[in-house]
Amino acid sequence: MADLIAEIATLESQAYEAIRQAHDMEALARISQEYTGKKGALTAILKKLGTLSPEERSVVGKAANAFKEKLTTWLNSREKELEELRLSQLAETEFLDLSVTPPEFAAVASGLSSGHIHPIVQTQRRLEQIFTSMGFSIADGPQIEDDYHNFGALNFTDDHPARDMQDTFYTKNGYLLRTHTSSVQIRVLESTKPPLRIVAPGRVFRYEEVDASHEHTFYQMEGMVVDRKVSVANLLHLMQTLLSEVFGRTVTTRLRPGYFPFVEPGFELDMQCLVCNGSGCPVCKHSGWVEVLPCGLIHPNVLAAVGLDPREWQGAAFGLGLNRLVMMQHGIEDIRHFMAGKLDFLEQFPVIA
Ligand code: FA5
Repeated sequence: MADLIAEIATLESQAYEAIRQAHDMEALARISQEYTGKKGALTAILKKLGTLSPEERSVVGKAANAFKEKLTTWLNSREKELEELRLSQLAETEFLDLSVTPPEFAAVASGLSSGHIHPIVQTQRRLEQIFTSMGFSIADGPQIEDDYHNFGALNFTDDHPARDMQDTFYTKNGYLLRTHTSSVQIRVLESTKPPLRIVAPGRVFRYEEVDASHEHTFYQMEGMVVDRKVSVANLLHLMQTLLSEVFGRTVTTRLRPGYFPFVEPGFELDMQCLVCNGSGCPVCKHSGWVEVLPCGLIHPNVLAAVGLDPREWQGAAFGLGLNRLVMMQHGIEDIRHFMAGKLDFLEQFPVIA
């Protein structure tokens, strides 16, 4: 028995040393086999247990099991060490320094100019800043909409002639490309309890004849305030603030009645054309005025459609035409420039971030 205990002690120190010196997983697997495999040294000792008396068997068995446990612990911890070593070596050798331009790309790199933010997005972000500073949140909605959110809930009955005001692209499976961001009004009112204030910038689509001031794909920014008391005066103040913040000065506007089924009363807020300073050009269709900000008080039917009691809640909304606003800001004479992908046009508005 003493021989076997001594043998186990020797095997332990040999195994410990072999594991410490192992440099890869294969070596560790080999060591494991050498001790615990079918013909392993520890297995051989266990086979001899049968020849011992019960007391001896218990002592040697305990020593053998203790060795087996140590062996497993040492093998696992060396395996972990080797894996960490492998990863740190990999990090050294595979490190990619992105600040270094490979020689074959040097010529290209020196000629590259950086991209920048599209002028519409620049103004959109400025407006978002203005509105968030006034306590508004920014809302979003799908560009592919259903009839209910784009028209029905906005008080366009099925046969309402106002549906023809916005020529619509329909999908084959019964949806449509939203014709205005007013659809987001409904989505927000369905999911958020008033009082609330939101702006919803986004892309809209209409089956339009394209000209200097009309695109088939353009941008709007919807604004909506719902509270217990909202008046036309609140609405007009909001829009005057918006315009003077964007233009940095007072701009000449005019307000006239406008019809939209989802507001009552409804207005058209026009800006004096800044491309021709009101003298007449293709952008303002030679009228001297450009429609940029239709607006009004939310129609009671719309509030009722989303489950709000119109006797308790009031609302105001506007639908800013972003492309046209940007045209006024920069004196751009044709709306088609925005989507033409022409760098010489876009590079005139160099804001990087
Ligand atoms: C609407 O789209 C309404 N949803 C706006 C609204 C919202 C009214 C909330 C009341 C309350 P309208 O069809 O007029 O309205 O379009 C709004 C603005 O989008 C216009 O004033 C104009 O600036 C811009 N716009 C309209 N059609 C085009 C087009 N084809 N190309 C470029 N801009 C356009």
